[in-house]
Amino acid sequence: MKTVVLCHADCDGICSGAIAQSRFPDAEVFFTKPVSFLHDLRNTEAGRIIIADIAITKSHAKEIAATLEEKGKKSEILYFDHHQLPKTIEESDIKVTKYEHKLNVSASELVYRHFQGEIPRERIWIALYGAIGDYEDDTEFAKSRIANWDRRALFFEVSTLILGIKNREFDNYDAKRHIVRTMAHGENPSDVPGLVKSAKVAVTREFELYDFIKEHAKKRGNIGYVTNMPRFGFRGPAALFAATVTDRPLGLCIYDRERHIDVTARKRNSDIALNKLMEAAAERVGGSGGGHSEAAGARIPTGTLDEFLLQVNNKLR
Ligand SMILES: [Mn+2]
Repeated sequence: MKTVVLCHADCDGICSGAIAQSRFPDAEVFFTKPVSFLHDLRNTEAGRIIIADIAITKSHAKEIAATLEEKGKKSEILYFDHHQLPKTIEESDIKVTKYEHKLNVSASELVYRHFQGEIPRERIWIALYGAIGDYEDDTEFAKSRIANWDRRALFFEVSTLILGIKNREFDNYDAKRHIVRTMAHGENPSDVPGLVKSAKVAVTREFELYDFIKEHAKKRGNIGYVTNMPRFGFRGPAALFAATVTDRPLGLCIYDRERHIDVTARKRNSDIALNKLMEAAAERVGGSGGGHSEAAGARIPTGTLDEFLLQVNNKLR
């Protein structure tokens, strides 16, 4: 039976895909993202479709559910996700063979737990890389499994993966498919030729970024933020550093794009549910927001930044 994997192209998505390919070595892996998921799903024909780490967007929720139900009549569909469902849809609306949906657990952990009896025990490493990559490594499952291994080696590998894919050489789907295949075969990110070196280049840039943010970050109420950095990458660390250098609980990295403003949020204070905060504040200014409680973002209309920052500050109080 032909198997196709549709997964996100970040660390957690890559690891989810690798675990699935470990179970089904002939599976084809394709990367997608929430905005293109509906289109990619419609174009996927396979006896078995595995979807991992792809959020269902509010605007496409009904159509995605209908497409899944239709495809599910002739295909086995396994869907693993850990993103908040939009309010317009419920878990029971997702009619597939298996819909494994849990918040605060990485998609990699969900995929691993589903297949763990059918793949080598050591594939747990991949699940842990995905969990650490998405800041979801404090689940009981992940914590107990990390204790079985040398966590420093795990962190070396996950850092190689997360940082390595930030450079152009590996920030493309073919290179990421190669990483997936390498891990699915039981090798590690550091076994991918050039990936460690790429990670070193990225980590150097990250420290340079810190210096830049130290100089340019501004504060507004409880928010530390930086706007229009010279590079579009590293938005997560940039947002976090903006909070750190201004000593605020919340950090934002803000970019003016052609038709909207792109906001990435990170926090130092763990009480804030960032996805809810971003969604609520963005919707007040006619935008949209979401993500995870630890890492979230928003897209707001051009010209609404001041009002958006005010809304975020109001909700932080
Ligand atoms: Mn994820």
